Amino acid sequence: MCAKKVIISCAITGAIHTPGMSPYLPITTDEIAESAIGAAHAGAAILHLHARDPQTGRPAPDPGLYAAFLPRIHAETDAIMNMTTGGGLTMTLEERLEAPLRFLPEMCSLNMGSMNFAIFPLADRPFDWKHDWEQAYLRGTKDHIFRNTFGDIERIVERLGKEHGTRFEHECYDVGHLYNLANFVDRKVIEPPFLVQTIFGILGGISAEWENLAFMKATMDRLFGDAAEWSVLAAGRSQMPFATHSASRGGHVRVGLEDSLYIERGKLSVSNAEQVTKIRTIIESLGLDVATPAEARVMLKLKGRDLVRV
Ligand code: KMH
Ligand code: ZN
Repeated sequence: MCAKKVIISCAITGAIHTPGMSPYLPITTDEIAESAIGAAHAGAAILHLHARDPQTGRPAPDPGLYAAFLPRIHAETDAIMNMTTGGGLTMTLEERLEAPLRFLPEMCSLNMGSMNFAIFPLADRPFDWKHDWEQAYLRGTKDHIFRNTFGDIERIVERLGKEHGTRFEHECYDVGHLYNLANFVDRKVIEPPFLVQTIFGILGGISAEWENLAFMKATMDRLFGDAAEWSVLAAGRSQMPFATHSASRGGHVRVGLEDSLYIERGKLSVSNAEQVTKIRTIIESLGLDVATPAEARVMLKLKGRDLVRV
């Protein structure tokens, strides 16, 4: 039997890292477009996208910012555009949904539970801070709840999924989030096939330890069997080892500067394409094939790029 092809997702800029942490973090709409296009050309089938204020680099929900890079990515690549609905840590749900509801992408992220999404320890590291907001934003997460109630999740599925055919990257940061997802699946609010992004190493969620990876995978298999497509994202230094493990066990992978700023220990990654190329080389050296966007669309039963409103 042929092994299943591995879908590479690349998360281009996110809302965790700030401009002072790396000069290579894409900030402006041109930088985000170029970095995403580079990642797609290197082998990423799915591009997970956030926007930032071009002047300050602060995560921003404005549809106008997305309008400055989505059409370019759409024109220059065949990649699947996956817009965040998690947004940034200070945004309301309505702000988080504004841009996805305007562009109706093939995929959106969907965070499967409320949590303490804690990135405050980063504020005390000796980065070369560029803007006043950076350390305050990070420190603010000590008292912030990343809100994703059952009602919120249902509203996102209703407004994007049921009404417009968007499918989701179900982000599960802990084992309870898998059970939350199972509740939606049992009620047929969410239907297979669905991409489950198991996430490791965010403070507030499950940590990046091998036992946890095995436990999350075993729980997923029990709850969903073949209905789910399993993918792995680990923050920081576990990014590549965890992605490698996922690929070797029949899973998919997510890399990108949203999740880790490094390409190897102590060395900043210069681009998203560099991380995609690294994991692609590893996947191919394991004797596995990387899925094209067209193959990923079939695996995930996506509505197709022609129905994206760019
Ligand atoms: N940076 C990831 C751990 C989202 O965009 O919805 C969280 C994330 C959330 O990707
Ligand atoms: Zn994200």
